[in-house]
Amino acid sequence: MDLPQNTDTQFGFVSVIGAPNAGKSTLMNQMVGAKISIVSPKAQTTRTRVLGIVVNEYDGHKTQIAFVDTPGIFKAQKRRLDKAIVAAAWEGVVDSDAILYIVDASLKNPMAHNQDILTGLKSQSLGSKKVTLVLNKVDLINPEKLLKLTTAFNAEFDFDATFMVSAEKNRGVNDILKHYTKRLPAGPFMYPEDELTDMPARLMAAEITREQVFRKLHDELPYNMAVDTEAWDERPDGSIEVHQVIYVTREAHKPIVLGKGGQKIKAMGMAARQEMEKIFECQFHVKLFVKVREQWDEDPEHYRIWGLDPHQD
Ligand SMILES: Nc1nc2c(ncn2[C@@H]2O[C@H](COP(=O)(O)OP(=O)(O)OP(=O)(O)O)[C@@H](O)[C@H]2O)c(=O)[nH]1
Ligand SMILES: [Mg+2]
Repeated sequence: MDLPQNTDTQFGFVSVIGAPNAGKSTLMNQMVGAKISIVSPKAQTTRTRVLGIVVNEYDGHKTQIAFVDTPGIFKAQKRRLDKAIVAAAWEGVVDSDAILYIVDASLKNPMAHNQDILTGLKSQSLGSKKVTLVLNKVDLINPEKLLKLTTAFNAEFDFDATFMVSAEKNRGVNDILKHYTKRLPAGPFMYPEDELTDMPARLMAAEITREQVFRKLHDELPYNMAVDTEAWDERPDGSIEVHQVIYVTREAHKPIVLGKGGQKIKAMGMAARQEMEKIFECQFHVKLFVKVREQWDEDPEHYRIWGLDPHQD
């Protein structure tokens, strides 16, 4: 693990926050240049802090930026898991060096969807921390609406800059990198230069499968489905054998995941294997199982795996 010795560098954590489905994970993946955080059309796809690390050089600056993708911050609900998710998200925000706040500009009324976050931003003690506004999904809207939105959001909060991007189409994303390359604190890199995330491989593999479950099932399954990697073994030939369990909360969901004659789960396993091979750059064998655990979302073990605190009030 060779860390660069010179101190003529910058390093900082940038929290990526925004309402569910705003495109936080898509944007982070684009900035890092790799699929680190899973993406789906369902709200609340991201469940915990996911780090995406990138080194960028611009205008004589060499900066390592550690983006922290957070779960969509939403109104606190009754469920323990939701509370823990919201608390973890704000904790990360307060600990970071800068905040990137992303808004889905294509919504009918983006302001209404962002009241909780704007209120949250105003009430957190941010010190000198800068908040940068990113209006996303500009591929879906006209420029006139965009200007109005810029004015309206800047009237609500003192953002240091506003960017208009399409994360999905990778438009305008590089300007955000340039922005941070010049603005983060001077100091040595905190991670090796080629590191893309600090997520353990087993958890990353579970996330890859969770994304495939979302993709193959669309709206057939409620969002409280989980994937755990139960076994991770290296075979003598260097390939990796992974056993994973897809947890559903009801017996009735099991056949949905399996599909006719096990077709669905087979397809998920194949797609997950391909994705793992791309990310980890070695051969994989993926075995998927489905189990019913009625209250996995109330199980403290699950919180431990995710680094969440189950005792949030
Ligand atoms: N048209 C368009 N769609 C986008 C853009 N960015 C993201 N999306 C889509 O928006 C959906 C949500 O994207 P995510 O990156 O998962 O959003 P998120 O904010 O991380 O969502 P949560 O983790 O659930 O809070 C996905 O279907 C993306 O493909 C964009 O610039 N344009
Ligand atoms: Mg996400």
